[in-house]
Amino acid sequence: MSKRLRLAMQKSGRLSDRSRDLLARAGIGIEWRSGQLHCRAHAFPLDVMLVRDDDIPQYVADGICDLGIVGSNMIAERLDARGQAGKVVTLRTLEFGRCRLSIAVPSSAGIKDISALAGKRIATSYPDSLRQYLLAQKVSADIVEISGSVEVAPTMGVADAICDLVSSGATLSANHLVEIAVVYSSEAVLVRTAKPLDDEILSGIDRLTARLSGVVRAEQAKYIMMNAPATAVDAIRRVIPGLEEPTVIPLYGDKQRVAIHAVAPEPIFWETMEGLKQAGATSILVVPIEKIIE
Ligand code: PRT
Ligand code: ZN
Repeated sequence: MSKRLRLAMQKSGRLSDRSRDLLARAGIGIEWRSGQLHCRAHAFPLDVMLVRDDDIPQYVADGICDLGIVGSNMIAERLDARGQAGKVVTLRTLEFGRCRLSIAVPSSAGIKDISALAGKRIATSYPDSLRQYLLAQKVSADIVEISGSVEVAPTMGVADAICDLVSSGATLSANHLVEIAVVYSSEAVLVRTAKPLDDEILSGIDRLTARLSGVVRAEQAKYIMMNAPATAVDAIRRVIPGLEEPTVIPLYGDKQRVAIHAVAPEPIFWETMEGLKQAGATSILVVPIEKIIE
């Protein structure tokens, strides 16, 4: 392949380490040099552009980059809420950077519902997402656009409420704010431009997407092994979510019991382990999977 894919990623911030790690785990080696905005992958036809996350949606929409790794909140704000939905295509979610865009009010305000925000001021860095949400909810409020530290706006008297990203909720509680509505949930996604691309680039995108999918799925999935009474196989299948076709192997010298091996598509929690034990399983082993390719 002589043509190279162009992928936009966040230069530095909350998504940058995980984005780089994802490429490394997909076997795409890149030498990251500090200060360099353009990096070449070895052994894969890929060039990475390191930019601010705010700029990624437009670069991909305009076809300056074929692909982007960015929070879906940015796609929603920069494209969808500005009437440009459809300019990029989401190829897959990447299972990191999870957060939600929420409306929060000072806990002392006693406001429980967004209808009480009619005529009030809401500070946000996501004016277009908020405008669209308020319109759908038929609430008429003033939007105060702020580029950072939105959570201090009510204390400073700049606004009566805020609309900001929340992950753990610690920033809201530290600022005595309570969430009253979720505008949308977000996570990092792999997107491609909706502009027409030539076949060579398209097949490169398919290869890259398959590799990234393999890494993401392997991260989620676990390989599980256990011994159990042969009569308990069906009960065990019901305990593990998504477990469809386990391998069932006879145990040497024991006609009553079998070994069960399977890939569980979701993480195995302690409750699931206890459920397996109750269903008759013993010697339960859960091991990580490095790569999956279908
Ligand atoms: O310089 P550049 O423009 O590239 O970066 P940035 O400073 O604008 O963005 P950055 O690195 O802060 O966030 C990049 C992306 O990470 C966001 O667009 C989201 O997709 C995702 N993300 C996930 C988050 C959070 N979680 C998050 N908690 N982005 C921001 N926050 C902030 C939030 O704004 C608030 O200030 O964290 C605080 C709340 O966190 P909790 O844990 O206290 O609730
Ligand atoms: Zn940003």
